[in-house]
Amino acid sequence: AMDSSPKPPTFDFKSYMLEKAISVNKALDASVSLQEPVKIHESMRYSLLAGGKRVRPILSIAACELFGGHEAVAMPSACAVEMIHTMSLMHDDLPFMDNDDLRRGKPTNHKVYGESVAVLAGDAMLALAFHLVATETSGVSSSQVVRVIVELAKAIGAEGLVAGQIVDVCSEGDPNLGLKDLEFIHRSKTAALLEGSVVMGAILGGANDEEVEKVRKYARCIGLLFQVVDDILDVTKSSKELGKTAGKDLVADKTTYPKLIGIEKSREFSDELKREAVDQLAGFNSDKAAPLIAMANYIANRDN
Ligand code: GRG
Repeated sequence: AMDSSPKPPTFDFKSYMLEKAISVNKALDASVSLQEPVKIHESMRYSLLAGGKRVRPILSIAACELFGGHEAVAMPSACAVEMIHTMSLMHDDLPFMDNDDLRRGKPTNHKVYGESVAVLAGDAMLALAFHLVATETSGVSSSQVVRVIVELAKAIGAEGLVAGQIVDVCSEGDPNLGLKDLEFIHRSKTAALLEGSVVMGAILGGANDEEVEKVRKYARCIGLLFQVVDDILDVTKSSKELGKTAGKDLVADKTTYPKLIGIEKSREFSDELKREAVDQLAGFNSDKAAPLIAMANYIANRDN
């Protein structure tokens, strides 16, 4: 079903993703070694190297390259955003949060190492992310590095990721959760880090303020798009599986876009978000913008 989308014939997105994921994985592997205390480093490596699509680090690299920066310049930041993403999932999976036993097809961190280790390994990864950006970024000015650190902090704190998570946690099961609330949760929980990832890459690539704001808008659109598509897939997947499994009942009371505005309006909204995302890239060199455009199409058209 994914192949029906129009793609630029000269750009092979699958190979691009694969190639970039390999270099990100190599850098992540090198960023945490199995030193003393072994337990915490083992736990960090377990979740960090457990797979995952590496969407955020690849976005950082693609945004850096859009402005002529090299992959290596963005790599510490790319690793940092994946570390933050990973630690947020580790904490989210804990019994007093989402209570998940599986993540990326493997037992969750706390299932393997225990809750205390999972909390601490997440904390350590949060600190390591900033350490990495500050100490390993090379080839740009220190003021660029500081701006990158500011972006990262903003994306994950109580105005970003944590804001989304707290509102989500506190509104669980609330039947009055409206569209505005749902959008706030998604913009904060998901879009903020995607935005940070893209903007950090752009700053490192040498983007000026106007260019940064363009890709910021692009990222905010694909961030929300990611969640709207997720909500749509929730419906289409569970209706496909109807009769085969009753497992989807578990999320029956979750507020989603289709529940609030219907499936048709949700599809229209996701089309609109994709168009708005791609529009932001209109003024850039089309070869250099191809990965970011393909990423928007991928997020819009993914089928699981
Ligand atoms: C950041 C300090 C700090 C604390 C974390 C627990 C928490 C606060 C936030 C949870 C945020 C959360 C669970 C967001 C959902 C993000 C999301 C869209 C996950 C799915 O991302 P994919 O599809 O997953 O990119 P993979 O496995 O491919 O990486």
